[in-house]
Amino acid sequence: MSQKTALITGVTGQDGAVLADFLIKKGYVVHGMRDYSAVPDQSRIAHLEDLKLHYGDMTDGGNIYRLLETIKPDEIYNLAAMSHVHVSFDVPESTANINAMGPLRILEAMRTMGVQNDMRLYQASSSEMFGRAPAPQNEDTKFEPCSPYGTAKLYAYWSVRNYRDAYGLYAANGILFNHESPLRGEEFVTRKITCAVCEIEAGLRQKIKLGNLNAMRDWGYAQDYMEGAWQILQQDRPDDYVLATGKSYTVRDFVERAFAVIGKQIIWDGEGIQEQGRDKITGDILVEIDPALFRPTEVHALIGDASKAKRILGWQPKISFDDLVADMMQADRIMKPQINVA
Ligand code: F7E
Repeated sequence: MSQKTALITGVTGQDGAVLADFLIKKGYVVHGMRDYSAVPDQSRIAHLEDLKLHYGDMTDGGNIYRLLETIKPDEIYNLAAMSHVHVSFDVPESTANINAMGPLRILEAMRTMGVQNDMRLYQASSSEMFGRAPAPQNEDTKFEPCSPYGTAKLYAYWSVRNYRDAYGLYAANGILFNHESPLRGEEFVTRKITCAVCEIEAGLRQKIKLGNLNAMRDWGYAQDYMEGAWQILQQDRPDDYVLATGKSYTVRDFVERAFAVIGKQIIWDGEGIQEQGRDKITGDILVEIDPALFRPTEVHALIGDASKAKRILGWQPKISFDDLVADMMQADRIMKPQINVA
């Protein structure tokens, strides 16, 4: 079989870097789209010498068309997004432009080029689309998004389905629940916690400030999920799949597990925004609540049911929650003291 070509949008992010690495190892020619930034961050992909980089912008339809026309990828993975849910409340219009209109621009380019099965699109849909729908959530659950991020992702989800039905495009949604790794951005809660705990251990800071400790998330491991994204595009027919672990933990659980790795047990006292997490032995305050970190509307509980992916793709996550915390902590225990010394 001839060598396949893939285009990954959002290649500089956690998922882009993980997927690029995975596809290169599978023998793909991998192209990555990065956006222009005055202060570029290519740290996650610096080691991928065979990755072919292109400037691109999800708000520029001509740019997207030209990239598809020149690269002619067999598979497109649309991972580019304004991915921070809280920030999307501050920049709802640009979130919609990137997360909703961006995928539409890809679909329009595919439609204009008249591609069918020979150019396949994976759209990074999100469990945020479920919003406040009762858990567990699967492909048949009614969507109730409650953030500009979630509503924009839902527009893209339906566009994928509509273009699939209307024009016969090969376009598929992966509805991925939260997935983390040591490459996760520090603005997301898991990495924020592991970085802070390692800095506390190294004596570089005293405490961490967090928002809603009671939010429940179904946290998996990014490598497992990007393998699932690839599997979704290998099916004969395009379809939509939930990828999740089926287990949910609170932010509070994550905090306790991360501190346990450095030998600290957290005792909680106080309520609401007065709540504090203290070191059981020394009584030092290690966790405080910052009301500014609460979202105007919050997704309270996400628990995914990935039985369709298991049945049809044979996909199931390999890394448990405890292993995820341990892996992220292990990486940051090495990285954090070094970065702060440099
Ligand atoms: O928040 C709570 C926060 O920002 C998780 C993105 O990849 O997954 C991610 O979205 C929970 C929320 O991820 C802090 O309120 C408490 O309940 O890590 P997060 P997210 O919003 O679930 C989905 C699937 C995506 O598609 C998104 O692109 O943690 N939380 N305190 C906090 N969250 C943050 N960021 N910072 C805090 O200090």
